[in-house]
Amino acid sequence: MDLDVLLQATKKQLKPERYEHTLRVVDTAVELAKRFGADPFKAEVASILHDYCKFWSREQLTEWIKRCQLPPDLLQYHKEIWHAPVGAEVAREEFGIVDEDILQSIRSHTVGRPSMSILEKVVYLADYIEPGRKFPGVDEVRRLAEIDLDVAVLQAMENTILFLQSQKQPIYPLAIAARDELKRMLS
Ligand code: DGI
Ligand code: FE
Ligand code: FE
Ligand code: FE
Repeated sequence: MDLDVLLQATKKQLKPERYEHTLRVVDTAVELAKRFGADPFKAEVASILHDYCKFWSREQLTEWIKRCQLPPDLLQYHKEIWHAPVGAEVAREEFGIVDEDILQSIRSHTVGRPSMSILEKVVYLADYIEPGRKFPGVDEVRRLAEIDLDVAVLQAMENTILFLQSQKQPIYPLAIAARDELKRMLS
């Protein structure tokens, strides 16, 4: 797999700031992969493509969700969460990626899911802590990410859910399930 081909294709899909975010996610994910024992090359591939569909239209994303038989309940939630599962389908169909762990890491980068692999957690966390992020509480998660992958991912999930609740946004059920499972595992 030629990473330059993936980078150039991704660059064409994204606004410049979003492409810069992607490059920072790549660097952060590679670092986290080395720290926590995931495959750095897979982390790089998943990170390059993770936001590939970020600026697709509601219509185009809906079409892919239906054609690829992705969970239909996605359509009842915020459009912002659709680019992740659709991104995994695009990675498979347009870039021929067959590695399920890479595809799953793209798929779960926004809401997470229960029983995430190390690679999935690495990509999820890299997306949250890349140096351009300024969420409230992100520095605490960056600190945790030096030490413990699971604890850091749990804190990122908690922060995201609490933020969305404060905005009166509905939380996709998989996000709650992911948070609860990790919490149970760590208690
Ligand atoms: O694509 P990015 O901006 O890099 O980050 P992301 O894919 O992690 O998150 C995209 C957006 O999705 C972000 O604004 C938060 C939102 N989001 C995450 N989980 C949920 C959610 N929105 C709703 N409504 N429900 C969720 O469970
Ligand atoms: Fe995203
Ligand atoms: Fe995220
Ligand atoms: Fe992202």
